[in-house]
Amino acid sequence: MKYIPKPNQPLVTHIYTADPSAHVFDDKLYIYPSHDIEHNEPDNDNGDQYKMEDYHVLSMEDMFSPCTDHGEALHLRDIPWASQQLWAPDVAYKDGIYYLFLPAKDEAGIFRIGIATGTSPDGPFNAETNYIPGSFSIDPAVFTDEDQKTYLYFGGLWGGQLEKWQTGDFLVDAIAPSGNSPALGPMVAELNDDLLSFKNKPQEIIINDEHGNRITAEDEDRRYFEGPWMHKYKGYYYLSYSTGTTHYVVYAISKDPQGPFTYQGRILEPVIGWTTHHSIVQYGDKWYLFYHDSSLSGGVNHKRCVKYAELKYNADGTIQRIKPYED
Ligand code: FUB
Repeated sequence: MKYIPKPNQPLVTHIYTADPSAHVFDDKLYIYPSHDIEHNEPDNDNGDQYKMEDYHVLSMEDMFSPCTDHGEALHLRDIPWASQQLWAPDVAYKDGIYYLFLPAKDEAGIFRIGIATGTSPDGPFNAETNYIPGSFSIDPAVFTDEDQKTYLYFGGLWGGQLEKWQTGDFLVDAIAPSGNSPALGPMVAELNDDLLSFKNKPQEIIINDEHGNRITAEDEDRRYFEGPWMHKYKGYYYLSYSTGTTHYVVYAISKDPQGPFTYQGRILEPVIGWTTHHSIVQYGDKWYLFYHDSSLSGGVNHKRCVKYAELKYNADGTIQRIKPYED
């Protein structure tokens, strides 16, 4: 009998997967994860343990079908500008082309975001010669609005190097704001019509609390750390993200896709493993959270598995909190 993934169970168990970006193409669910590789080296705060070298695309005919691994869709060796660490990807579709957005370190050890394209949602993808000019840091998430404008959200602290770009240049010794200074937000840039370049310089997104004050750096339960995702529900833009050190997935809403956003609450309680990373997708008349944890490896941070859970809204548009080991 074929293994059919259930809510809060690994989608696949034959490889380690993380950072799932889920999309619906041709009525099927496609999941674009990182592909964690096995090694025994220790963890550090720079994320050197996340040494991924390729991407595999996963798909499901529907929520009640086995999950297919379509094999290697792109390898590090075939990305001319990249030297190491293929981290969390995302995909957009336009006019018959699928655009895989991928973060990796360049030859100087600086995270950049590049693109690879293909004509099938499951790959293969061919990498562009260079990364997106003006791109930096990690965790790209692409969102196309109803007016067909497409935005790239990105950024992650620590190993993701976001704090090193506060002046607009990469400063290797730069540190993140602390105390009651405003926390750094994720970045957003509108993409040009070809989806291959930024229309304008990336801007930092402002996240405020319920009183209109900036979320502070010391507010680790609510401040932005990494893993942005954007979706729209009943006219509001929902920016969701990981709080990193406190291991929550939380969300903030706005009437504008570029903010400012107002913090709302938690979506996902901490999972097994240090990182938490998610995406949100509508399939049929239901919404789903795709996320990962390290349960498949018994808690090894760099050996993760992607999972899903149904995501439910309250009548006022707030999201019901998901407790993955209780629900
Ligand atoms: O998988 C590598 C990094 O870990 C991702 O880019 C982060 O979001 C975290 O999940």
